[in-house]
Amino acid sequence: SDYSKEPPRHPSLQINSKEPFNAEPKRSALIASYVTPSDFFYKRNHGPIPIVEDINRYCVEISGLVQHSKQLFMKDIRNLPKYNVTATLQCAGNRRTAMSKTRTVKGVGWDVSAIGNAVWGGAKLADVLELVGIPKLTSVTQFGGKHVEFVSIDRCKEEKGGPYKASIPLSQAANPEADVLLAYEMNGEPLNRDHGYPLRVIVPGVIGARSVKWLEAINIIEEECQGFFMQKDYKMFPPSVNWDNIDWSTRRPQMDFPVQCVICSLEDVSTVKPGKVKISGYAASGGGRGIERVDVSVDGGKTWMEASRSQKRGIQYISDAADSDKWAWVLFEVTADIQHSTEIIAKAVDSAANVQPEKVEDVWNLRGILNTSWHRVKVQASY
Ligand code: MTE
Ligand code: MO
Repeated sequence: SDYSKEPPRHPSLQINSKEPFNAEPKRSALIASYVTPSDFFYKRNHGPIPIVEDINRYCVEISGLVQHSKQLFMKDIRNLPKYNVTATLQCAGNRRTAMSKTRTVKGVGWDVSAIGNAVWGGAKLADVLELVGIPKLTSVTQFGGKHVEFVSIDRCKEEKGGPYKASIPLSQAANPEADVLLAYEMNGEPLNRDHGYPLRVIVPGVIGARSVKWLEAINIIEEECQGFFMQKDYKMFPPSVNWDNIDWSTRRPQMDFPVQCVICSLEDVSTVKPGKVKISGYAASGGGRGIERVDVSVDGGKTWMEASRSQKRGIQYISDAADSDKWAWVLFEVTADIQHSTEIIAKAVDSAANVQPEKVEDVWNLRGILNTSWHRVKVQASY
């Protein structure tokens, strides 16, 4: 594989793996704004970044279980109604490093910033599918039924040199309310190479692995995609499963991400001056479930206070769910009086009243995915 033509990247990113390039911003940079600038948006790759030289010849082939397959050029995609969807993308491996500290896991290490929130601009997949005769649907069934497979231009070793691919249920793909996009813009600018230029899929509320970058083809298929990242990766196993007894076929590919919440204003161990300390971070949930509450404790979990939440720059309470960006994170903030060294914890509740697991051990799994355990940081009070 050829890593000699990688794009430039911001020097402040923390690099977790160089080839393929995997990097995340510093905690403080991550929550500096509600919309994450593309420079500071985590980059998660499985191979070299492909180059699309001739945008006029670039096209996406739609085939499989359709009456007539169709080639879509960029101009065809731009001709469809354009939507801007603010959506949080989170890698299933976010917070893997912390999980691996309790017991070894396999995978790229990530701190807490394999997540970002962007305004994605593009065509709705439901509109694209209508062009090949697939009617819009209004109910989503998570499993069973046909799938829509996304095949990429990039090549990776997990697919033995073949393309990265993934699929989602047709019922989600063809549902305009699921807001699945073929996006050509990120934060009002053309996608850059790291994030999928010229065209990528965005599946809001679902783990990042299904949002295929550098789209090459769309296949309508009878059942879920049989690719590596659907069948041999990104599945959630119980703590008893290890590399000797694993049977991948017993589990389904992970789709929605669970409720998550992280403190970003403090590192794992920080020194603070006794007195008022501002505690802030992000909270997000999958499936379009908004954040109902963020609880923060500064006494190791004995007592809790509620943080304020915002989806704008300043902090304010979101009073009406109808005003909120349903696929996007919230930033939270609370000020606490800290006089002694202590452990600070944050945990969130989503709109379905789902809560986070208290201990990472309870959700430990051999691939180190979905660490959504209560987020804890230690502070040392010192003048
Ligand atoms: N698409 C392709 N073609 N190749 C990839 O390696 N990585 C996936 C997904 N789409 C990947 C891909 C994973 S695991 C994640 S978390 C997101 O892209 C990351 O998107 P980002 O790099 O834009 O943050
Ligand atoms: Mo990911």
